[in-house]
Amino acid sequence: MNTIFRSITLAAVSLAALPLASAAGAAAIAVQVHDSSGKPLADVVVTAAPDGNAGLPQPVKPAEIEQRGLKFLPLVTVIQTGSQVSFPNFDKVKHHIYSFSPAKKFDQKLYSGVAASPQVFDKAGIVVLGCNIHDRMLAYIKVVDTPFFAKTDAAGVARIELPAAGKYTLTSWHFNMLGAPAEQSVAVKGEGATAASVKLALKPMAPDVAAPGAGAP
Ligand SMILES: [Cu+2]
Repeated sequence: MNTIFRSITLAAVSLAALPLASAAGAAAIAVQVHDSSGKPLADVVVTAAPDGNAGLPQPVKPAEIEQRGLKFLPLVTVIQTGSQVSFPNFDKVKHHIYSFSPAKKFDQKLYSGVAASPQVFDKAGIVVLGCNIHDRMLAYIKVVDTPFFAKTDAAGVARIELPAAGKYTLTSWHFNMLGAPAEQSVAVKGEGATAASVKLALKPMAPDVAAPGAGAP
């Protein structure tokens, strides 16, 4: 009796586990982003929010923004709300990083070779990082309410792995774009990557914005 009960339970558990296992990572979306002249656009933050946002996994992976060669690296970081970010300094000089952005105001003195404690970003929004000592240092953190996001690569493509097929709202943001982030609704299929495309208009770039950290300290 006991044995029969146990094998039935085991069978039920493995049957229940099967659809979950096959669904995990089964869907994806590949987003191609161009600027208004048709050139592929890198460093665009693309997020996918499932319809009925309930039960989204919480952030587990802390992010890191380096200071190296009098630059923040990377220029653009995307994190889920609640994530920690650390700011290791690999330069021989001191940096004093700050943000005046409403989504996260902070101020952190950093010394070469010393690891400072990470900051927690608990509000969605755009955080612009600067350095009090080096005016040309600049970086952006996009804090988003979904764990499903990616940045476009040099070919302007962002690939987002999704837990399941379904309807998602895609949002695309570039730090130098004109107007509000572009939103579109996409029906993601269960197999392979569903393709989507986005066109963003940019403001004319100032030399300092185009190459942050460039030039003399
Ligand atoms: Cu600095």
